Amino acid sequence: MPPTRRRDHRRVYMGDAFGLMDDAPRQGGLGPAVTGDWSSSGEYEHPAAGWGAALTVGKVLLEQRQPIAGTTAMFTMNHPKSGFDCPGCAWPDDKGVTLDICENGIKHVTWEMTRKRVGKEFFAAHSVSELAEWPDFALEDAGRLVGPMTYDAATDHYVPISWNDAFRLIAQHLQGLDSPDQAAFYTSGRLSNEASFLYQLFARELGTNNLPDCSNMCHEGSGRGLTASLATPKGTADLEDWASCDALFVLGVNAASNAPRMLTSLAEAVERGAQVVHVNPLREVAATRTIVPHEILDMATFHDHPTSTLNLQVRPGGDLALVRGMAKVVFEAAESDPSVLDRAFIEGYTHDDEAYRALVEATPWDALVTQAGLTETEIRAAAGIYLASERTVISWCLGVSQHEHGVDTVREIVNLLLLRGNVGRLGTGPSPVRGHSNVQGNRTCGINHRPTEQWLAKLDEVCGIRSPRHPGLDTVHTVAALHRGDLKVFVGMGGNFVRAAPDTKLTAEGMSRCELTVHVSTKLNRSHLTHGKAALILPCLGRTERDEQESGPQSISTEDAMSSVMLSLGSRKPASPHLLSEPAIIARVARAAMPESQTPWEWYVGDYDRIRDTMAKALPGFEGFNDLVRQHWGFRIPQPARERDFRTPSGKAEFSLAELPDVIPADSDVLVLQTMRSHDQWNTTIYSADDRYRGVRNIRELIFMNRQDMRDRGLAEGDLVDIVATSRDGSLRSVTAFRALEYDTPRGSAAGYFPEMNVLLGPDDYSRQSDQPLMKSLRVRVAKTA
Ligand SMILES: Nc1nc2c(c(=O)[nH]1)N[C@H]1C(S)=C(S)[C@@H](COP(=O)(O)OP(=O)(O)OC[C@H]3O[C@@H](n4cnc5c(=O)[nH]c(N)nc54)[C@H](O)[C@@H]3O)O[C@H]1N2
Ligand SMILES: Nc1nc2c(c(=O)[nH]1)N[C@H]1C(S)=C(S)[C@@H](COP(=O)(O)OP(=O)(O)OC[C@H]3O[C@@H](n4cnc5c(=O)[nH]c(N)nc54)[C@H](O)[C@@H]3O)O[C@H]1N2
Ligand SMILES: [Mo]
Repeated sequence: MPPTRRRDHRRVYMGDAFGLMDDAPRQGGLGPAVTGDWSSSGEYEHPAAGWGAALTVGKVLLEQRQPIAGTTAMFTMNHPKSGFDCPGCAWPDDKGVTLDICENGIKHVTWEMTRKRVGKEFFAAHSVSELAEWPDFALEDAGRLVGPMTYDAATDHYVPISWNDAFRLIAQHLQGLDSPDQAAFYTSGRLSNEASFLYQLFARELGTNNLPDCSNMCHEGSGRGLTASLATPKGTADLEDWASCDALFVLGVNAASNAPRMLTSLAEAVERGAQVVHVNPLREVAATRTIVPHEILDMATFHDHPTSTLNLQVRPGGDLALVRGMAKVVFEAAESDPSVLDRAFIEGYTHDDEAYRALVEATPWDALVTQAGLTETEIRAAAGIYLASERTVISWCLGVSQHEHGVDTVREIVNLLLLRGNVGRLGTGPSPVRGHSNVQGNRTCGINHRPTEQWLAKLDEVCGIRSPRHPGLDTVHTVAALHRGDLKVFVGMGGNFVRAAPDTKLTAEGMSRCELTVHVSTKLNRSHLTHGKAALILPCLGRTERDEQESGPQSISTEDAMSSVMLSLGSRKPASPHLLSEPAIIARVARAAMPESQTPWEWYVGDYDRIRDTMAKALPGFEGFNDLVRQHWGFRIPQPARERDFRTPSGKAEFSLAELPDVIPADSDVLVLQTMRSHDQWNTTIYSADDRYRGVRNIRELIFMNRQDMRDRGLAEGDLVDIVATSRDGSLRSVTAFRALEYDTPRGSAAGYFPEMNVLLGPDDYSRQSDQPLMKSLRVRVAKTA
């Protein structure tokens, strides 16, 4: 049961920023209240995705009261045309299997399909101050939002409002702004392509590029790095390339938890004799063995598959040094055997290879070894695998991108690939693992705070508007602008901005300075409780639900991490008859705010084919969108770089020439802390306080530390510690009474969970290369709690 004691909600979220009462058991963090003692074995002794996964799925289905509906939904998930796209991660669908699902996808879908409801009675019974004391888990667990609500300051309750009045309120605030740049329009990456297109069109017609999105926190650096090197913001490798490569490098991703269907590809790769190299400060369970998630027979017979041939426990931020070391070995080998370099490719398609060779040769081994945190032998082993491979794919996720030099590291990965012609050929290519199910599609469809002139010019021509040309705000700059009071209106199209963004306290304070906050959501979350002077919660349909408009049931489309666009059709009865679809909400806001707009907002919403027809004209590669997307598996967006057509200023793939970064804190007392997800979590949604694959139960307020680092600080297993982070600007932030747990992480590094640790990130702690918050390299001191 959530706590019911009343307390000033401002103190709760601004003081300790946890939304928990001081005397509540704290170890479960933002998850459900924990009942048992915490435990940690430091490892998981079973293969990933086996019966442990099946048991957890069963438990979640029961808790959300969905044992039967949940299992039938599983059978329509990720089916072309007739099914819905899993709203979980962006891993592409496997065309060869009939049941392409995973434990975490099922948990995610079930969470949306819950039978619990949050209606006006709920809000009448609980004031906002009271709700602010609830743990985040309890807020979401209360159920699906069923009707539009507005904040009533006099009673401190959310009260019902009609949709029309809600749109009118938004219109009044937007029309009252001195400049459209006083509003920001956030997107969380599950928004459909169609809704994304309308959303950005609305923002731009209104006059702002303030379109911060969750991609600003995950793969902004990947996009910028790939664009600079190859003139494409996306990976060039497809699932087909994953299936044809003979070496696969997986850097900085916890696949078993965050892209579980990748396990199938890893197991298949090892099975066909490919080398699979995992690079991670932690030995994640995907780097060992797995039960292929959809092979029920394997599950029944406990038949598991190896998913790795080499593990490299790199120092946090040490990936660039590792990759450069590998390039050094390649150049060395080329001295005796020039054929190890793909000269024809290098000469025909790349620029600056000689400068890169000089840079690599000038970088001494001891610097590479120190910065990578690996021995020369280990780096040579990885290079040996690369040299022996005809076709190589290199993939990565947040362990690479959420660092200061994320862009440089992505470009160094491309450098290495270019040397042996591993771009634009079967079985090769860079392959960032995207996060949210449609985060890549959001960007394709215009959710971009700094669009190119070419992109805007086309949009303007097709849609008859005049888009603003000055860049807008991204996530970190939105937080700063909120805090300065420069933003008067914040609209969150999904997501949970206050919990996801860095510096929880600053973000929450900033949010509450707004004149109006609007959240379009499926579930109640912390961001609704750290609201502006006026506030709206607008409930929308979920991905699994039937979206009925004037012309009948509507499909939406999404783009996976490998540029394939497919239709998704929800078929379940909506959680409430009062829900509107995201496109409908956007269109009605737009019409209310811009009554004179020439954009046919209502007409678009009547039939999403009409939105797609406009997108077909405005978006490169979308010509014939409605036909293409109705093909059995949809279509892949054409990508010149995949065909070795590199549209950089030089017309060639660009070698980058980055300096080797120093990733080691000068002060040996300082640890490099990474914040990451547990297995039982979807970003800010925490299902439980367990992290099965890391052997942890009933605890989230922890810090994993190297044994020697614990000894040096006089810490024993489970000791309570205070963690003090030093921000770039010198300011200090801390959390107290977290438990120190021994874990196999390199000396000098530590790990803990997002979002509990977001309070430790300061506003200045973002990469100057990507503007991404430094969520994988906080500088902290750890000491026993007094
Ligand atoms: N079930 C589930 N699935 C999800 C999500 C979820 O919350 N739950 N979130 C989705 C989203 S939005 C995203 S962006 C992705 C995130 O997917 P991941 O990138 O897997 O997310 P994290 O949990 O942050 O894990 C980061 C990984 O990088 C490693 N790492 C940390 N620092 C370094 C480093 O310096 N070098 C290297 N090589 N590795 C490092 C960590 O040990 C960890 O294994 O997952 C998506 N899928
Ligand atoms: N310290 C630290 N911080 C991080 C990260 C990290 O690794 N470390 N990772 C970052 C990353 S990669 C990301 S992507 C962000 C995640 O940031 P967000 O995308 O902002 O957060 P989510 O937790 O995914 O959003 C959950 C909310 O989305 C709403 N929702 C769910 N389904 C729907 C839907 O269909 N429509 C609408 N409109 N709303 C819906 C629900 O109300 C739910 O409460 O967090 C970032 N923050
Ligand atoms: Mo993400």
